[in-house]
Amino acid sequence: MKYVGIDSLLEQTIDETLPNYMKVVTIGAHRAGKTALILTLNNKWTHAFESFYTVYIDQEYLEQEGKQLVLWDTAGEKDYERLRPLCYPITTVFLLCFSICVSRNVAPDESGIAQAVATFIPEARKYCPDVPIILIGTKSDLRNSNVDESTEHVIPSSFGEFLARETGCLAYMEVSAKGKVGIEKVRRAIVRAQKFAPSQKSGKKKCHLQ
Ligand SMILES: Nc1nc2c(ncn2[C@@H]2O[C@H](COP(=O)(O)OP(=O)(O)OP(=O)(O)O)[C@@H](O)[C@H]2O)c(=O)[nH]1
Ligand SMILES: [Mg+2]
Repeated sequence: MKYVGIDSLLEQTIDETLPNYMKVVTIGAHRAGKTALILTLNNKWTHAFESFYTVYIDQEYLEQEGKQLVLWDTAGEKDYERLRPLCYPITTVFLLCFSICVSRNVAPDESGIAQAVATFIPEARKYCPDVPIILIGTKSDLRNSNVDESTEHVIPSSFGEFLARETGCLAYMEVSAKGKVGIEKVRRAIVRAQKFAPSQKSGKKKCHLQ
């Protein structure tokens, strides 16, 4: 899968000849902000923001520019490693989330961004080799807040961009579910990613379970 970049992706026209239905699956580490993003994409942000905890696979429905998006929210915890791929078949696009803010108490290989590289990209590629992945740096509001540099560090946008390019993700973008920043851009990117997804026309491989 090749990197296209967010600007070129957003310039794509929507292909009306492709199916009206799209399956969108969030993946990423525990507490990456997947549920918050899905709920915000669907204008369902609530003040119970702190208490989200996905213990199962959940779905939300969204209509965007003539396409019916079914948003599948998965749990990032390690305990769900074997359950998660069960929802991968016929995925149109993955939203791979990681928090741009990393606690210095977290072991380097346990951070969301490290897990994106070590766990989630290989997992998506294993089951769905040709399905596009949009890499999403979440909690972008924390970049402008006064994070305590001694306990946390913030990943620069340029690194997210670099990572997307190097790992063959379709594009990199940043959002804040809390601040509702970048949300419409994610909706627009999703529908435009359909062109890069496996279809009968493209002959690319769809997802398979082994
Ligand atoms: N500051 C800030 N916090 C956020 C944002 N999005 C999510 N959070 C917080 O991050 C924590 C985890 O968010 P969730 O959406 O539950 O994360 P998740 O990826 O669904 O986690 P699992 O379901 O456990 O895999 C929660 O305490 C949220 O309040 C954001 O845009 N900004
Ligand atoms: Mg969740």
